Amino acid sequence: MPADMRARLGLTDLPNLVLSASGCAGAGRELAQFIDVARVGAVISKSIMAEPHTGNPAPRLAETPSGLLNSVGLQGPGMDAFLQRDLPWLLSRGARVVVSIAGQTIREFAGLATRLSDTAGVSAIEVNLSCPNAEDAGQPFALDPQRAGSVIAAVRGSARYDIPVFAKLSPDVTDIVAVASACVAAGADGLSLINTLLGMAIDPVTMRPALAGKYGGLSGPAIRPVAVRCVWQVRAAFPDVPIIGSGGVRTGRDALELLLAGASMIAVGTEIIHDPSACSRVLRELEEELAAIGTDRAADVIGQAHGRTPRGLAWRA
Ligand code: RRO
Repeated sequence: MPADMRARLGLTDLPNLVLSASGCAGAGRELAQFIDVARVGAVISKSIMAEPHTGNPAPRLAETPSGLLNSVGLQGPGMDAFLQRDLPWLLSRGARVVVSIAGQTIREFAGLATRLSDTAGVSAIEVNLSCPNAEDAGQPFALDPQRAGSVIAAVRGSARYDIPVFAKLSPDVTDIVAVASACVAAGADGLSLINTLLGMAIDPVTMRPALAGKYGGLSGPAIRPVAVRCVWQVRAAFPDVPIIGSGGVRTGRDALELLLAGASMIAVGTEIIHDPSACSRVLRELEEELAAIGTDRAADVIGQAHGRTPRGLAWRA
């Protein structure tokens, strides 16, 4: 019997719980050269803004010993192009699509949610409250519980009732549970944890910042323990809210760790840049990890690190 790796995203059944994270596979076409996008649990698009955006000047990427710094700056074609070109293409390939949206104002976020609600085939909206590189937008919304909650309330109020709204949060806060709490109170159906951490690298030869944008978002293995901690804390506070866990997942064992901390689904990001077939490989490895601990159902391990009670998982009790 194959292992049961299924998950649910609102009304959408996902064949498996390993998703491609926002930002690392564009709008999916980049992945399709290497893998069948229909076999990824769901593709989360790069964050889409209302208008096309050229992003930040180069260099935009800097490697560090165990992570990648990026200062892409929300480059993208804008919502019109996404809806006309990218979304239909993904759907034609049989992919399930989560659309990540980003805006500079609450009104922009609400408008994006409205546009997506007039469109068929959107499995969920991921509200990117946490881009570290949006210079003209000021501080990311996710750094302040009240501002984060206001965006989510506006998106939830504008999105079709059957499209789940996930809030993507930043780890760069003292109390991520406070931000999660504001988002859940504002109507978020789920949380996506975590975006990149703000970092910096300096080139010792030029003696200048390695990124033209000076600072950038750090992703990759370096941030995985931070992701595990954030997922753990939020799961402990919200036993029943779906969480997409991401942050430095490279292997099935890494995915298992995030599931044990309480993630209901996993998103693989930076590893896709090294291995475009990473989602399928992580899924296969996760199945092997589950078999090794004597289960063939991914759902059985979710939140297990919080301990058991006679009724099952402590966080469900
Ligand atoms: O585009 C980016 O620079 C970017 C985004 Br939108 C994000 O959410 N996280 C990140 O590290 N970079």
